[in-house]
Amino acid sequence: MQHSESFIPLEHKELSKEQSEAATSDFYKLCDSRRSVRTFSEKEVPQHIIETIIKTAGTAPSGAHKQPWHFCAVQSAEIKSKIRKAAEKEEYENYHGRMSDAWLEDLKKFGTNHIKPFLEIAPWLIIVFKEMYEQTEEGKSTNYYVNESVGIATGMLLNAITCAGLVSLTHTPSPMNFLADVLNRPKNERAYLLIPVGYPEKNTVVPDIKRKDLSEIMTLY
Ligand code: IYR
Repeated sequence: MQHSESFIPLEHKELSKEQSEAATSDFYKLCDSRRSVRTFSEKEVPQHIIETIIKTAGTAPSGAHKQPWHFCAVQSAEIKSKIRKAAEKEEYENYHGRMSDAWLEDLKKFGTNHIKPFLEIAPWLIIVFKEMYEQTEEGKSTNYYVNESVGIATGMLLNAITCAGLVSLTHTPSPMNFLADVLNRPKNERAYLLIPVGYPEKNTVVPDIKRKDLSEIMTLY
């Protein structure tokens, strides 16, 4: 293979079958413990933990290694309150006319509505932005597979949050343009997801839902 960039040896530690079995099973159990939580406690989360979580997301693969993501970590009560107000305004419209009857029916079991106190109560809001293109000194440069890359990074972010013993919600206020305005983001960025992060409120309950079995999500050839 011809390489124009310089290459370095891969660092790879091979595990025994037993180690591999144990590690993958532990990781599955950790990921399986993740639940979307809508009731947060006000308990603080140190900034350094949030930084490590975001660094983890930043290890995701991306099209042509463009790393087309940006993560805003919001702790400011003032900004959280602005975000809540704007999100609730959009969500009110969603729940009162913009969402179809079938959609509202599908959401019934989650008990959601347009009121989003978690946007102020959670100690951190991480807002994931995708970079539609790269803005360089010389002008615009193309990013590739932006949705795929940012989706993978966000999945890694969620698992890192779980790994830290914290809970999260993948929140999608829609439309999300207000986030770029409130956070004063550059033109090449579009909001992708809003993720409150913190500890669950005492006595938090979650919907009694089941994950699909392996046989439903995997076909062996
Ligand atoms: N964005 C709204 C509605 C909503 C939509 C889906 I699809 C969900 O899985 C949950 C909620 C809200 O956050 O309430």
